[in-house]
Amino acid sequence: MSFELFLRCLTGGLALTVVLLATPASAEEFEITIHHAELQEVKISPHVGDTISFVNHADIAHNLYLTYEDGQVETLDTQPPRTIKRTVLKQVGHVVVRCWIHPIIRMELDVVGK
Ligand SMILES: [Cu+2]
Repeated sequence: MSFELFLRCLTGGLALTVVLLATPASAEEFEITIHHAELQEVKISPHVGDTISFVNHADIAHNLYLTYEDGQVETLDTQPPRTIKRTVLKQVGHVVVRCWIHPIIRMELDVVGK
């Protein structure tokens, strides 16, 4: 099973693509690609312990960060083009993914328990 999520930026044409990768282990991996694409929203419900990989296919650097429901922020640091940043989801609840450099980039997840 796989699906994609496109989040089109309102001004810049940047977008996030989410691909759920099937993995043999219990934990899943969601690949989120930053590129130019049309908006197509898909609801995903990753679990605590699942991995999200952010793949920068844009030709500019990003600096993504996750804000958990309790306010905890995880910054993934500067991400040059054609690089990947990974994080393991740590808490149940609502998570907002944004970019320090491009505030228009925004993606929301609801993380559920195992
Ligand atoms: Cu950015």
